[in-house]
Amino acid sequence: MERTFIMIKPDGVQRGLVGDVIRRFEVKGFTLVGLKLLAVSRELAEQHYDVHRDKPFFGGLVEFITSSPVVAMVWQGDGVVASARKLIGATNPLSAEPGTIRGDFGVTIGRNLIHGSDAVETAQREIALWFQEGELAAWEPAIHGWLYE
Ligand code: DAT
Ligand code: MG
Repeated sequence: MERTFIMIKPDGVQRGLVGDVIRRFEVKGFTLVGLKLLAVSRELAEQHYDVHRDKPFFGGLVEFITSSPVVAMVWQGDGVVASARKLIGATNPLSAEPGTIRGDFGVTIGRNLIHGSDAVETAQREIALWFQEGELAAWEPAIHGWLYE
């Protein structure tokens, strides 16, 4: 089944929003298959944001992500990659709709609380970058039949 990589950034952890964010994915019906809190190395941050290496905000982004611990997660479910992006909302929190995580909790693009993979292939790359295979648990919630026809 489809999986995506979700990271609660340092601002989300510092502001005590870890539980709120996890709750939104749980109640939507997705399954948590990997979870850890970690201090991010500069090397990991640069690899994660490699696609933005030439952007003017790259240096600040790496500084921010390495400034305080993050919560890294893998969530599973049908269509989870695109759905997670909807739950998260637009990159700029001022443009993000109310009801989305960024829309409800954020005000500025450089403190937008959370990362979510932007495509299935990106999710595969990011999951492999952040998690060892043994850190992910393949399990099926007992309520599976009440979530999927
Ligand atoms: P997203 O996180 O919605 O996938 P992105 O991949 O375009 O957005 O950018 C990665 C992160 O970089 C984003 O979450 C916040 C930061 N960022 C993007 N554009 C920025 C900008 N114009 N100024 C400052 N930070 C920016
Ligand atoms: Mg992105």
